[in-house]
Parts: sequence; C-alpha cells; structure tokens
Amino acid sequence: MRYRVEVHVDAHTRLKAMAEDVLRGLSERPRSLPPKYFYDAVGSRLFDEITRLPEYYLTRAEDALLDTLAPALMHTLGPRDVVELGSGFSLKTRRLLDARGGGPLRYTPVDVDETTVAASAERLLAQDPGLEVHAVVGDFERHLVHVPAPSGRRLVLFLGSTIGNLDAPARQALLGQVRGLLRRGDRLLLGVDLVKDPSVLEAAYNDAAGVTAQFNRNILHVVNRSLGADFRPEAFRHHAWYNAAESRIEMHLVPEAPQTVRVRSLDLTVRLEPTESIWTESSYKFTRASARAMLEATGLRLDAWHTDGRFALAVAAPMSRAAARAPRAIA
Ligand code: AVJ
Repeated sequence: MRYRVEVHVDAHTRLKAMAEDVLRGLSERPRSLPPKYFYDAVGSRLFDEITRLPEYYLTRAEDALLDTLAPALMHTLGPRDVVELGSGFSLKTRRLLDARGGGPLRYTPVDVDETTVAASAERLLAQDPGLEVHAVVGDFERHLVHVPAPSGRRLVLFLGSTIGNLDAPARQALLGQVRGLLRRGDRLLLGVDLVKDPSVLEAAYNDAAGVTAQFNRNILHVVNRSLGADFRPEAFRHHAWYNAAESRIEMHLVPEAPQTVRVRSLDLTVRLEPTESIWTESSYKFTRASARAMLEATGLRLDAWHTDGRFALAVAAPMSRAAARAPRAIA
C-alpha cells in the first residue's frame, strides 16, 4: 500500500470548533472571524483565482523561486521524507518531488480537507513510482503530533505565506512544533512575503476585478450556511490596508449600514455598526531580519535565504541544543 491516511478531524468536531471561534470573534472588540473559514469549496476556488490575478504577485514569485531552487535543494539535502503543512492541492510539491530524480520518498501532507488530500495523493502517486504517501488529515496547529516518525532525512514545507496568517504567539507555537519534527541534517522550507512599498501590498489585496472582495465576503456565506446566520454579505464593504507598525495587511468587512445579525446555532444576536468592522484576516510581511529572529526564537537557524526582492524562501535548520540555549553572541 503506497497510500495511508489518518483522519484526526471529523465534521462534528470541526463544526464545534467553528461555533466556538465565531462566538468568541463576534463577541470581542474588535470583532473578528478566523481566516481559516474562508476556504469552503467556493472560497478555495476564489483563492485559486486570486493566485492568478495580476496584482497578486505572491504565488508566481514563490513558484519561480521554487523552480530555481528545487534541483539544488533536493540534491544537496537528498530528503527521503517530506512533510507539508497546509498542503492543499500539493501543486508546488510536484515541482520539488520531481527535482529529486526518483528514488524512494515518503510524503506526509497535513491538511484539514480529506477530499483534497486524497485527490492530490492519487495524482502524485500515479506519476511517481518511488513515492509513498502517509496523509494526516487535521489542523496543522493542533495535529502535528500525529506526523509519523521520520523515514530518513526530512524536509518540512510550509509554503505560500500561510505563516503570514498567524500572529506572533501562534507563529512561535507552530514553529516550536515544527522544530520538534526536525533532527540534525533536516530542513524547513518556509515561504514568506516581504515588507515592501505599501502601494504594492495594498494592490495585491484590493484587486481591480474585485475577486479578493468576493473572497472576503465569502466567509459570511460560510458562517450563514454552517451556523444558520443571516449576514447579508453584499451589504459589507471589503477593506484591506497595510498596517506598517505591525507589518501586516489587515482585511476587514465593513457594514455599509447598521445591521442586526442573528446566528441561530449560537443563539446569538449582534448589532453591527458601520464604525465597527469585522476583522477577517492578517497577512504578516517579513524582512530577512524579522524572519531570522522568528526562527531563532524557536531553536531554528536561518540556513539560506532565497528571494526575488518581493517574496522569500527561507531554509531553516534545527540549532544544536547548545546553540539554542546560548543567546546569540554575534549578530
Ligand atoms: C493564503 C494566507 C497566503 O495572506 O496572501 C489572499 C490569503 N487573502 N488574498 C494571503 C489571501 C487575501 C493569502 N494566504
């Protein structure tokens, strides 16, 4: 059997977690909804469309960097075990796996959507006789403990600027777990978007065709359907801006007029005012220095940095125990 799957989330547990998240987010000030709820079938399709927009440079920039880097990375590292967090359709993975030039390799995609994981695995396996897939269906912030013991030299992939959705404490928690998956000689390949001219960043999240606005409003359709809410998505304005002090794009939904929303499953009624937006996403931007500091805080060392000036792929290695204990002596 070249395909194994472990499922650590079920529909009921996911719905319960969503109910808690939405209750907390809508009760707090500022009001917020977690960005992981953008991605139902419609949201995933809209995001896919975003990746092809002229203003959204991130995906193209990362793909080009991966194409350039893949052969050298795969040959010098020679991984036998690839773990990918938030693997989705594993589109970028193909590029990396192909670059190894055959040979046995176990791929462990970690993603919440079993259907997507299974379809992607089937496609990869059909084209790659040396491949074995051990999928972990779950939330990468909670279920990394279920990643199997390494089958050899390991490469962990966390691509696409997905880390940008996490605030500093959540990033530290996640990278700490990733550190735990690595042994000497193993590597993490991390895709981060870079701090740059705010007009370029803001254009990427305010495309002319309005796809990002639709993607943003889709989270309200998801909450309506899943929790029996009656948001009127079309009555919200998409607002995305670069918060330079925090190095992040913030996406918000602003009610055009006062709106009373009922969330049946939560037995919750909220009154929304145009002065109070719902904060739906943060997308953090990094510099080489801030990425390095983030890695070092969790016992990872920045081993290589590949960039086109807009986006970067960081290669990180686990620090030795002694180096992780000692504060950095020389900057
Ligand atoms: C998938 C989280 C990397 O933050 O750029 C795209 C999501 N939001 N346009 C990002 C997104 C609005 C995207 N990530």
